[in-house]
Amino acid sequence: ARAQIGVTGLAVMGRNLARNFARHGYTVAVHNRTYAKTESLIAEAGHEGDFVPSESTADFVASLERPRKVVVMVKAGAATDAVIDELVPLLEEGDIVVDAGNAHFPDTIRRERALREHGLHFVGSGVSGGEEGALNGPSIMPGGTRESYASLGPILEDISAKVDGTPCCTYIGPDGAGHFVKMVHNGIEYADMQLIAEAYDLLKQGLGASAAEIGKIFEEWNTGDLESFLIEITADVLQHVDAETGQAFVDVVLDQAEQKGTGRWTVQNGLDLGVPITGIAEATFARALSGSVPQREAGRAALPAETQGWDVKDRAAFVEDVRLALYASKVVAYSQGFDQIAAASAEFGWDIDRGAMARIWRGGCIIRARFLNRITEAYERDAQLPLLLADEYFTGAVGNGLAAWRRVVAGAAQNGVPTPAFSSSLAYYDGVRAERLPAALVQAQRDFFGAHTYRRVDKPGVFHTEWSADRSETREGDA
Ligand code: 2AM
Repeated sequence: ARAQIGVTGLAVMGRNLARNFARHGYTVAVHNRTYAKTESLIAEAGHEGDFVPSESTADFVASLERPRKVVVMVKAGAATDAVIDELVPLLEEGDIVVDAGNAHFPDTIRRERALREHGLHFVGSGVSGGEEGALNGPSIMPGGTRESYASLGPILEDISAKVDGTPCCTYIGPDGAGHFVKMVHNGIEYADMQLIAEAYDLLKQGLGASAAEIGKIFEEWNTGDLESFLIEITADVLQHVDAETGQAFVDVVLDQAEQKGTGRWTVQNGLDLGVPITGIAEATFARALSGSVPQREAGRAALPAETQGWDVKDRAAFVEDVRLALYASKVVAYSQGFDQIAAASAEFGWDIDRGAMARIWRGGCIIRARFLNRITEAYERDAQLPLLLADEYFTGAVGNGLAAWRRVVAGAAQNGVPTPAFSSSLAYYDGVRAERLPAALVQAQRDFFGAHTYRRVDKPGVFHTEWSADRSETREGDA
């Protein structure tokens, strides 16, 4: 037994993680259900480092130093359970199983509990950055016991992306915490992508600009506060020309966005915890709307759009307005996502450090961005910050863009350009800062038809009004 870490499941993600470990000088045990994939890894990348291939799971496990560290990189769901079930009888107390796939966090909580019964450590780890990240440095979000992180953590930190020398990997929290944080990361990614898409549509409709012209604008934006991987690839995609037709590539792509489900999980969890993650929800629903083909056909036929003829006068000022509105909306979406992490952390007892999350997302992952430094700094100023938007930097940044944000959302509404994420982010901003919300009326309505009771602004207690009788008020608990 001489391998320091093992990887089972050698499709492209597993294969690239294994190569990343090997390139960092680790002896890597490799295994795959179908041996041909193991052989092809050795044939093509064997020279990159020290691999120990095994055909059987038993030999694979036997090739690992103790405590064994086995990274499982197979499809989420039944395949993960099947591989774990095969590993468990072969492992010994103190060994560590790492699920590096995109598991849903309740599955991770269940698996962690089951493996703990066997004296094994189960680490549910989010890994972001796609194939490229897996090979050259992903952002890694491991959840599990602190004890397992003591031996596993340094290896994961070694292969993770680095920003200013700091690894994009840190201990997240117990059981499902790592996969939860990865899920919210993906939810934020949905929101960020939708906001960028809306900004593109605003520039297209407001200026009548071509994809390539808008691509140049994004390129410019990528030199400032908005600098991020997603803005960078947007600039690139928008300037890409379709080889077959000679048209802008984006104009020949069918406008129906798909999803693999992490956005949906994030929204479902937001509803479960009662956290208003409206940016992520609007982004998820916007994809759903784009894919609602019969509804869109009926809508186009019966409700012809009004988006023609938006004639922006001051083009440069409009571009700057959209940029400021995008930044403000983005801050809201991230603020909501970090609220969700805080709520889950409290609910599940995870004690997640939100500043550290922003820090490990600065590199390797899809939402990597300059702006994440600002979030880390905000949580350094106050680790228990109840609202990211209330941090001094963000109050200034959003405040500076507020008038622009309103102009953009108003212009979009007036000209019939759908901007669900921009608009709902602004509504959230105005809601969370309102002195008084019409929720008072909702409470009164609930008491009227369902005797659901209400509290008063002027005295403590829970009250009910006898709406259908003499309209006298009783205090709950008073006989
Ligand atoms: P395969 O090459 O034998 O298909 C991604 O699908 C990876 O997960 C592949 O390496 C695949 O192995 C592996 N995989 C999928 N389902 C599996 C299962 N039930 N048991 C073991 N490995 C599985």
